[in-house]
Amino acid sequence: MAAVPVAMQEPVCLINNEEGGGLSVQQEALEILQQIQQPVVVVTIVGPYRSGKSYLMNRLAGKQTGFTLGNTVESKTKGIWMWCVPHPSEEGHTLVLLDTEGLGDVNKGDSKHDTKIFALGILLSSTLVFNSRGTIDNKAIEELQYVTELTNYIKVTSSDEGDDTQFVRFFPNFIWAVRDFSLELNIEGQDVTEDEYLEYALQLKPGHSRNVVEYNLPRECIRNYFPSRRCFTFPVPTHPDNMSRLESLNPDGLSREFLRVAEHFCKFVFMQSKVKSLKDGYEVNGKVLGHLAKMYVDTISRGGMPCLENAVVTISELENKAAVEDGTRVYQTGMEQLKQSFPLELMVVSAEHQRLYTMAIQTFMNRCFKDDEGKYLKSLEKDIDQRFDQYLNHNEKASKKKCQDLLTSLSAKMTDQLQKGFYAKPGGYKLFSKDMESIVEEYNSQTTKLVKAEDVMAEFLGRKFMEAESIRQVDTKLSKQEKQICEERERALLLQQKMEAEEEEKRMLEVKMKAEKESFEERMKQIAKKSEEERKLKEKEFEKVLESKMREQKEMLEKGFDMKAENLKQEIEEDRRKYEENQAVQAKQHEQMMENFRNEMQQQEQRHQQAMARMQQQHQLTMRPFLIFH
Ligand SMILES: Nc1nc2c(ncn2[C@@H]2O[C@H](COP(=O)(O)OP(=O)(O)OP(=O)(O)O)[C@@H](O)[C@H]2O)c(=O)[nH]1
Ligand SMILES: [Mg+2]
Repeated sequence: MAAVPVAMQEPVCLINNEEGGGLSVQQEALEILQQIQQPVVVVTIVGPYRSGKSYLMNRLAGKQTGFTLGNTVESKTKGIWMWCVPHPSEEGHTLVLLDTEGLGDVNKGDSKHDTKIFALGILLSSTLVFNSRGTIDNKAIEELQYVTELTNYIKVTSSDEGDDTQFVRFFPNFIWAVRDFSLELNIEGQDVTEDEYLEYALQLKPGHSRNVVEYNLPRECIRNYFPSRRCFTFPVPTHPDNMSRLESLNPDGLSREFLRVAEHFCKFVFMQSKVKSLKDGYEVNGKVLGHLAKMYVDTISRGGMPCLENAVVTISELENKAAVEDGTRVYQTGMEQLKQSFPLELMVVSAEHQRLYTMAIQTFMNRCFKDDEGKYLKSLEKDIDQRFDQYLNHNEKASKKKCQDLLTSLSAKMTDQLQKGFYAKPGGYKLFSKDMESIVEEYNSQTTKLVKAEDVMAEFLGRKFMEAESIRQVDTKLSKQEKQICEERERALLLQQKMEAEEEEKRMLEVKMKAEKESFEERMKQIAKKSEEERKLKEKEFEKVLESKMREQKEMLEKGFDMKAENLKQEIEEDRRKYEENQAVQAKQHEQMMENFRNEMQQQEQRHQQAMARMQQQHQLTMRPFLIFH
């Protein structure tokens, strides 16, 4: 299906706050996501209420208005709102902007609700923007306390509640947007970059007192979960008097420095944000994002914890089913077109089948993921095989009909003459034989390469054999001996024709066997390619995690946090062990799948050989009278 970009004029609510504190995914938004076949880059903004989040998201959308801003002290955005726009710099991609409800509104009085919104923001995005006002001081970091509670809201595998060591594999890139920043970027007399400023704010304190542990905890979470972090400091956008009508200000009314930072920020987000991906690097499109949103929100609403690996399994099942349908569609559309021209030469049907088969498998492979045992691939192949048989059948029928119609028309005159007793006279047999010869000759010239042509002719000759017999009997011009010779010749001809029909049957089976062999080779090639791609993605993901943990470990060592460094070292070793174990399991699974496919192919070949042997036997039986006769 063509990946058409979806252009939304304005944002819609994706996740709504229900009365009673629940959350629900909105159907309208899901329907929009359903239509997005393109890979999605998802940017979510989270942060304290009334901090200018919606305004910044509108800038990312390249629009003056869109997400609604609040101009009173009350928090404005509720739940999570979504705006899908064509990606400004990545062709064929859709940018999904998610604007979330402000955190920390005292009137709401439900910090659990805030954590849920925060967790959903993380779960759904590939880039997370944390937006706050002023400076990155301890208060600002405390406003990010939600990170410390994520282990109560997200788990990686179904068994590891509370384990956050693998979050880094799934979490988005992190950007801290500091609004109304008015300080000099200077630490201890040294000019620093915005990123250095953020790193400075995230430094840990030595010691084990309760205060220190509390101070360090959110910082450690941010450091560990978000190894890719950036910071942007925005000055006040305009004069305080204009602030309430910020939306309607044109660039002249905005501070030049604000415009410069905003532009730099947008460019960075567009250039650096990745496509939203799931475990092992599987890229998500709009449709899958919709499934994810629904799944996560339903789980959170039920009071459960979304499990990232389970989500991958569920999504892979949905996607693999859809991939089978896509593949089948490609095959069927092509074959239906070909069917319009039936009857066709067998080689033509087979070649087109082969071409469409390859396309269907490719289509499937592009979409499927984690079809580790080849279950869905097999079901696609079975489906295509059945369809191929049906199309061959249709072609045979059409061909047979064409041959029969042709014979009926070529022999119409003869039928008429037979009815009128034209051949029932002395010398009639000679006339009949001559007419038969010209019918056969004309038929053969018009049916070369048509499937079942020989079969239809064999049936025809069989019927005419009886008629020839009676014509011979009454033909007084023929001697007894001549009659016998004629009969023998006809019998031989009929046998010859039957043999040709059998040969034709054999040729058809051979073509099918060849098609199956080619399909088998194509399938093995594609599985090997896909498996190598998946292995590389996993390797890349692992290396990224490893690199970030090693970087953190080195820094901990340098700063004298020996215990933390040691813990990280052990984590890294455990990760490596698990990765290698997993790779070994995958390799074994892959080999097993290939072996199964090879066995199936062998069994199929054996079945064909048996069919061939049966045909051979039949052939000998047909030939026996012919041989005795000679
Ligand atoms: N001082 C200041 N005000 C801003 C900035 N950006 C937007 N505003 C104004 O702040 C008010 C709130 O902006 P929003 O974008 O609605 O803030 P929000 O974070 O989405 O608010 P909630 O949805 O309530 O959480 C509006 O009046 C904006 O015009 C900024 O950078 N600095
Ligand atoms: Mg808002």
